Amino acid sequence: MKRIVILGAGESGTGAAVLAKMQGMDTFVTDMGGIKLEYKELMNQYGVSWEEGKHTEELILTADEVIKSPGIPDHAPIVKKIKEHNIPIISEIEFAGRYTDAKMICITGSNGKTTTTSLIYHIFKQAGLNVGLAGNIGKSLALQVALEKHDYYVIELSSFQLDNMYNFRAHIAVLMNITPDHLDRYENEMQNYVDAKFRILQNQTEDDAFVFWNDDPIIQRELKRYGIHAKLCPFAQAKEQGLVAYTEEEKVYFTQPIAFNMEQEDLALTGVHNLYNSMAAGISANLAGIRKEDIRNALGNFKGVEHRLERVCRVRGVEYINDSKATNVNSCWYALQSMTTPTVLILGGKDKGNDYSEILDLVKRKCKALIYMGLHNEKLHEAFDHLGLPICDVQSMKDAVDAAYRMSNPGDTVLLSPCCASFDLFTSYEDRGQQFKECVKNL
Ligand code: UMA
Ligand code: ADP
Repeated sequence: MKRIVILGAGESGTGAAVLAKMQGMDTFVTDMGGIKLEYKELMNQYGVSWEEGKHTEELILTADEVIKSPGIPDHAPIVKKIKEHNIPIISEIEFAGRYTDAKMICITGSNGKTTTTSLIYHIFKQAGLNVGLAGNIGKSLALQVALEKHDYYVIELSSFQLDNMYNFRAHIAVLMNITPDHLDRYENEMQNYVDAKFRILQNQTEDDAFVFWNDDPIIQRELKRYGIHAKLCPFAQAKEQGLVAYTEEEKVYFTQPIAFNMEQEDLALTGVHNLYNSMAAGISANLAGIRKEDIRNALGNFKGVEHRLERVCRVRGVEYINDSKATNVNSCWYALQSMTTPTVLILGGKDKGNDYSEILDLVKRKCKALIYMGLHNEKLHEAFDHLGLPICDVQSMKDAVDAAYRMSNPGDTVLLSPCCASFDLFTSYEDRGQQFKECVKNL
């Protein structure tokens, strides 16, 4: 009997364990930390053996194959040991891919993955297709392959998941953009991270499609290096030869396989970055054969994803927007770019080596006041104080929202788009966004 050992008992690992067990394999799950109760219960229900608080080598190094959770880095001692014993290591997505013949729509990129994945899922679902939502968005693919039967899966893929994928085939691969991220996992070598992203294309055939943002310089450079078999489906804002989606005179055009267009103002999501996300989603749906009326409707009535340029409410004529997921400077750049009224920007948190010069010009043009929210705001003072805007230092969300209330006037926008991770004052970006919404609603 094939022995499968799974490293990590989170969403990814426990899903893989259930699938392995249901395929009749000798399955063992090992987690260095504590395992959440819900995952223990799931494994017990399916008779999976597991351990927590340790990695017992004798139980691990007897594996025929190891499935590694994406959060575990290659330099973890147990991973090194497994490699020394020449035991193949794969990702949960690679494993799940072996047991389904559903059509796979896979989305990766540095920014915009979750929004685009959710949008594609929304279009497919609304069109009545039997579709599952999976991957980095927080839902195990393996568990769904084990317990549900879908004809399509829309899968958000992180570079960590792509790292251990070898034979998996994406029927539609979507690459939104590539900017530096997670470099600590890639020996601080940008090329290693870029190569991980391009793994989304491996095993594609001429029957498949590669959807990508045509204006991304890194994608353009890499296209020349890779022998790509799939049909190329580039999109960009300005019309150009060969684009499969573009805008012209306030309309978004989709050219293939079915040509159609829609008013840009009918798109539910606003901002240039969301235009790209809508284009990528529209192209994917068009390729899957969804009717143009259904695509138009769904792109128009999508409710958005929480914490991504999420409209909270209007208080005393001021619009409050929660973009707590903007955890890097590039995503704040897109948020600011989409602001149409004078903006009070709340930013700050745990700095990841940020270079704020990227947003300096936009802050100058769009912002009327800045609120620095973090335990260490020195770098923000250095970057922006010289602009002469009203500034306020705070160390809690309540103080940030109170300050924003005081500093704004009817017709303004208050935008939480922090450029930083949340871990100095909050438990997660979700916690930060929730606190923002609560404080705003209590104004
Ligand atoms: N662990 C070990 N040994 C080690 C190190 C860790 O056993 O040496 C254990 C930990 O104790 C923990 C488990 O491994 O219990 C961690 O696994 P995990 O971090 O991979 O967590 P999962 O719950 O399986 O979630 C993973 C993704 N997590 C990461 O990539 C860090 C989730 O993405 C994803 O939603 C889920 O699989 C389902 O596909 C999260 C994420 O933060 C949201 N992604 C990053 C991002 O979006 O930036 C890439
Ligand atoms: P990811 O899943 O890749 O982190 P999200 O869809 O969660 O991406 O969006 C995270 C943040 O990135 C958003 O708050 C938004 O400010 C920004 N963003 C969204 N889409 C794009 C895009 N296509 N290009 C650049 N930035 C984007």
